[in-house]
Amino acid sequence: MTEYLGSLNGSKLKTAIVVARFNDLVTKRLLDGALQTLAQNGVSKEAIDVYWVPGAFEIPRVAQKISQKGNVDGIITLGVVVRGETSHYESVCSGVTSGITQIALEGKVPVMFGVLMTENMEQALNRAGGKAGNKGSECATGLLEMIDMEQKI
Ligand code: INI
Repeated sequence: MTEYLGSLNGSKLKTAIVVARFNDLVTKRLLDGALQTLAQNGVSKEAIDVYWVPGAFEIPRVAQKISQKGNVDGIITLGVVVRGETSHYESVCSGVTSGITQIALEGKVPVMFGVLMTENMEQALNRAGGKAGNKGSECATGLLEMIDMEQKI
């Protein structure tokens, strides 16, 4: 039996983060979590490109273009959709989910899904450095693991 587990060495890696400005009180915290964790695992600041887009719905298009260009090893997507604050919650959620899924499966590099979908702002804040951790940080370790895993396949 051979088992594979991706390791977390980011020292030679270049990454992109696509982050939504909508609900930026929370998305900035997700971004901070991702940046901090990438740095802790050896990714240099110069090797990280951060792309701000208007809202979660715009994330897949920009992530797709970055993936197609092929000059990064992986992409983190970050956004926050709060049910209580939008009448088109379901549309934004399904659009961003199917868009990111498509790029994650068909694109050149791994893509992490860091778009929170919550009932209210409190739940979102809990997942952005509060009592439920930080999804941005989780995406950062997950991305390094996936990049290394793909090199092993
Ligand atoms: N975008 C978000 O990222 N989060 C939201 O909660 C949200 N709400 O509430 O509507 C939201 N809407 C904007 C959407 O992502 C697009 O930017 C907009 O529809 C223009 O395409």
